[in-house]
Amino acid sequence: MITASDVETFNQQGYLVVENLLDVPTLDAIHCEYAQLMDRLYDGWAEAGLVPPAKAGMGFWDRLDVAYKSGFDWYQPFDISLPGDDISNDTPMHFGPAVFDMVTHKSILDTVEMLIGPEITSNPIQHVRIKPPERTVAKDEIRAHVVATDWHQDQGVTLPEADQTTFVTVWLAITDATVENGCLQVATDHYTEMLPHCPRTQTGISEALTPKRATPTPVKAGGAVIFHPMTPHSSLSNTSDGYRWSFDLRYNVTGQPTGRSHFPEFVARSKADPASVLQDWRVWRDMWEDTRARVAAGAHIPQHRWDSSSPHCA
Ligand SMILES: O=C(O)CCC(=O)C(=O)O
Ligand SMILES: [Fe+2]
Repeated sequence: MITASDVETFNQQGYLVVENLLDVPTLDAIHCEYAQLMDRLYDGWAEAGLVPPAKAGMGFWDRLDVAYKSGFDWYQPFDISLPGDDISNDTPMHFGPAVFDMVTHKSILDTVEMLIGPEITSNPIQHVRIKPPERTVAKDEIRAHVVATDWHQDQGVTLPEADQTTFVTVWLAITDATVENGCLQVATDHYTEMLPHCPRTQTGISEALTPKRATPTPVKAGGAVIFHPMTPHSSLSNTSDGYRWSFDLRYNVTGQPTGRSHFPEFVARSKADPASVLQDWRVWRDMWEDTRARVAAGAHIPQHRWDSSSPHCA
């Protein structure tokens, strides 16, 4: 639980590092749920001849390694969201009890309540990122869930409908996040305005305007970096020998636009209407499955507002 002085720090500097937000059983349950998911995926790929058959004692990280080297990407089947485009009825995604327990964890919601109040909606802009050591990735790899993330503000990845929405990002470390393995860094100077972003390989702040001074925010497994929608941040490269695993979650004041309204939100906490709080992870999963079917059948919906032909992007 954070204190009133932490809230002041958050408002002044635009971010806060909070250690020990998640307990060990919650982290263990996440590891276990993803290990089971990886085993199922791996067995399916092996049966299809896409990866070599699993060897005895082959663990989670080994399977990730072999799958990536075989040209196979575990990212979308692991993600707690749908992708930005090419959504079809069989686009994989992951919604399970351990992830739901994490997203609705009391200590996260207590902390978020201190920052945005007691009417809390789980915002659908949320991702898992399990980043391999960069020396093992393909030279032309550019995807933000595999290599370092470019400078951006999270307000910049919402649609403009959310420009008046009060929300925070909670970036959770599942493995220790260090300077070596690619923790986040935030702009040292405080920003309150949106900077122009450009769609490049990733969507990032226009190159001329990227912050010049950055503060790295290492945090131990179970801890979090919480930041304001206008706080510019990026991630460092993973120069270590191990994977760096995080989830990024967002929470907004209930009733305000999420910035990605074609994806489902749910009430995670409410003082005014406790009965509105979602309790069952299966309902959450079903909402995403219904969304997938609806979006797959419709026209493409853009996820952000930026245009590469803008003068900022020259
Ligand atoms: O983990 C990363 O590399 C980037 C995460 C991010 O941009 C976010 O949490 O908003
Ligand atoms: Fe971000």
